[in-house]
Amino acid sequence: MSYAMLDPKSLVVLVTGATSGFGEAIARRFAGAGSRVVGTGRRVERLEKLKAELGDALHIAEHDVRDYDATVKLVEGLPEPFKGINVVAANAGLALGLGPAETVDIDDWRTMIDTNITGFVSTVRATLPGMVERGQGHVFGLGSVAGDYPYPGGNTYGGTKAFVKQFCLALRADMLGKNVRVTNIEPGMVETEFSLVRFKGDEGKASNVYDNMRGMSAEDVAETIFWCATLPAHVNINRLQVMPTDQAFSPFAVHRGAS
Ligand code: NDP
Ligand code: 8X3
Repeated sequence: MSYAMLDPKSLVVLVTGATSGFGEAIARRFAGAGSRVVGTGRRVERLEKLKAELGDALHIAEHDVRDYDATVKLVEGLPEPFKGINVVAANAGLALGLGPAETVDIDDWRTMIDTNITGFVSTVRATLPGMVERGQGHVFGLGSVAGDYPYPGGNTYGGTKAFVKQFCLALRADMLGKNVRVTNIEPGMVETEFSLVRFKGDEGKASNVYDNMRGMSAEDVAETIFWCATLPAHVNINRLQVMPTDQAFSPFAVHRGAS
């Protein structure tokens, strides 16, 4: 058994949602270490900018994770140096709104479910056969502390992340003996465009989330994933919860309106 860390140059990484935040940082981290990276997302001009920065290490594709057929086509049609994906960072996702369940826009719930659940499992399903066949792979789910701990307004977003967690654990069971690792990364507050998207472009509300505290950066998350992916092949991190030092837990809320 080899106890050596994996050589990042041997890794071919698919990262969904590479146009912003974690995905962009993951692409940079792996490409900078010599991996080949396939970066996808809907905002093609951002992908092109990243391509101009990372050059031959990066292959880009405009892609919506909600479209399973397009995902299969993308994986099957990769050019030679990017075939043989052995790390999948199924990262694309979003939160929309933070309102009480009885007032939210049902389309926001649908979009989160379509992206964070359907898009996530589609990415995994399209990439697993190749990894199983080659006998090497690593799937990363981007869960969240919101999938572990409920908070007001977290409703559907937290539900989608709880799904990601449980799916990853069950996938571990399916991958036993196939040399495909599965890790659910569960971050707390990270300063990306996440809150800007959640609050639909309201910059004031988004920046308030991180006001006067030190959140994590996308690079912190990318480093965590890079570490998990380069650990010796016989080591599997199942779940990794990571928070800013400035974030912790609070007591249960109690409604004291009883007569
Ligand atoms: P960002 O908003 O900065 O990035 C989200 C990425 O997801 C973008 O690249 C976006 O690309 C992509 N995306 C969204 N919808 C789709 C879609 N339908 N098809 C393809 N790509 C899509 O957020 P983060 O980087 O912070 O979030 C990344 C992941 O991490 C998400 O799953 C999020 O839930 C999770 N997370 C974030 C935390 C945080 O505090 N920031 C904490 C815990 C988890 P484009 O719009 O160009 O398609
Ligand atoms: C994002 C972290 O706490 O805003 O998943 O839900 S949180």
